[in-house]
Amino acid sequence: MNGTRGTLIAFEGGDRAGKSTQAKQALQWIRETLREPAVLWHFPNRHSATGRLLDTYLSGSTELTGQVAHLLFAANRWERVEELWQLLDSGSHVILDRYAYSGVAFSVAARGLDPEWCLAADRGLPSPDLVLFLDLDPQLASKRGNFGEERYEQLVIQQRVRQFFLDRLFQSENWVRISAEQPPDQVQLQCRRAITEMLPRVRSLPLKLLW
Ligand code: FDM
Ligand code: MG
Repeated sequence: MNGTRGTLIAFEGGDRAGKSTQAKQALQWIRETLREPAVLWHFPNRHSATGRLLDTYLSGSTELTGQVAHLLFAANRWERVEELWQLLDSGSHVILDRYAYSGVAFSVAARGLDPEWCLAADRGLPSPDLVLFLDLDPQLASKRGNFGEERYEQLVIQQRVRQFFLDRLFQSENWVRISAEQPPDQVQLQCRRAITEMLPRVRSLPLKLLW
């Protein structure tokens, strides 16, 4: 590695927008075409102690207050923050399949929590260089496979989440909205274009912190 840091790229959006598929393809492209190290992380990480509890919460077998759920989702990120900084410092790109934006959007939309209170729990985490917002009309999302399996996969919640993304979060210059109604290959091309445009612009700059 030549001393340049890796970049932090987050995929965000409602459920069934295709984030996981697109993130995997972007990972492969960065590794194989750009020939740079990269890893892909999914939040919530369901394999840690906090993540196992969140998994039971999302599947509906555990009840948690909105505040407790929110703090667990945030803790699920904080518990990996040292590893995250190390990877970025070592020159690896880190792709995130959901991040703190989902944290605040879902807690506000589904649990009615106060946005400012929610934001505070993630304050100080590394701020992504690029957020790829895969935007899909929840009506269409609800017709895609397996919609409705988990706690927040309900039309009204998804509509509120989308509104929150668009009204409150989609304002900073590092957000790119990509219509997830397009064929997956088109979505991937736009993701790659946004990454290509971002890379030379941010790499000599230090990473910022949320928010
Ligand atoms: N979710 C995800 C939250 O409510 N808060 C968070 O901080 C994160 C990262 O968890 F409904 C919600 C969003 C979604 C659910 O996400 C599970 P995946 O991407 O389907 O695993
Ligand atoms: Mg899901």
